[in-house]
Amino acid sequence: MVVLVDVEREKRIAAEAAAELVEDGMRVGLGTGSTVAYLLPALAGRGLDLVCVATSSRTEELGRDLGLNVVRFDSLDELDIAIDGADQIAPDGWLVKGGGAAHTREKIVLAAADRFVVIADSTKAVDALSPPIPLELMSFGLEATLRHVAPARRRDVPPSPDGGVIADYVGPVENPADLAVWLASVPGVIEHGLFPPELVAEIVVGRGAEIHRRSLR
Ligand code: A5P
Repeated sequence: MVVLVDVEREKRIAAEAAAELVEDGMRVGLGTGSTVAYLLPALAGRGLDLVCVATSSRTEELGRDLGLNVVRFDSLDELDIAIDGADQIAPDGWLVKGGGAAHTREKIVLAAADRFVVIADSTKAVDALSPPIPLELMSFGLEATLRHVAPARRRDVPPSPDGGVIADYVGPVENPADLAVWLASVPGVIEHGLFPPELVAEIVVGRGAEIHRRSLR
């Protein structure tokens, strides 16, 4: 039997549910991607007094166009909440992010937040994480770094706003914690797209017409 998933509806209802978690006066981290594209109008529509930081210029522009107060992330040292999508969500809360190449800024913003809420459609929930794992690499010594993190391939996208080269590790992902430690140890790797459960406060997934929520702390 073929089950058709209305992915757009699932993204929208997850994003709208997360927008309700934001309270007046909060400092909010805004993620990047097609699920966050539903969050921004839902948040703007609430008319709250917020200070927001964006994880990409796409989110910054969209947020400002919708009337959100988006400031540079150099004037705040912590955030109350951050809301972002994910490419893969494992049962134990490990995430893969960076399909949109924004994982370095996302990790910085999410790590600064008191509470990181993941929003996703049901296709993002997986039994186990699998490649590709996004990477941001220094352009200096790029070929040597790619060789070190092999098997890896450079992605055909522009550099990050911080000048990093976007690539993907395509080898096995047996233990995400071990892989994360190894990737972070390679000289030339600026950041990888494995996000540990310790960073995550809540996962909100749209499944059909329902919202499934899971608190990790
Ligand atoms: C951006 O680099 C990513 O981490 C996104 O947050 C992730 O790819 C989810 O994107 P979608 O909401 O478009 O699936």
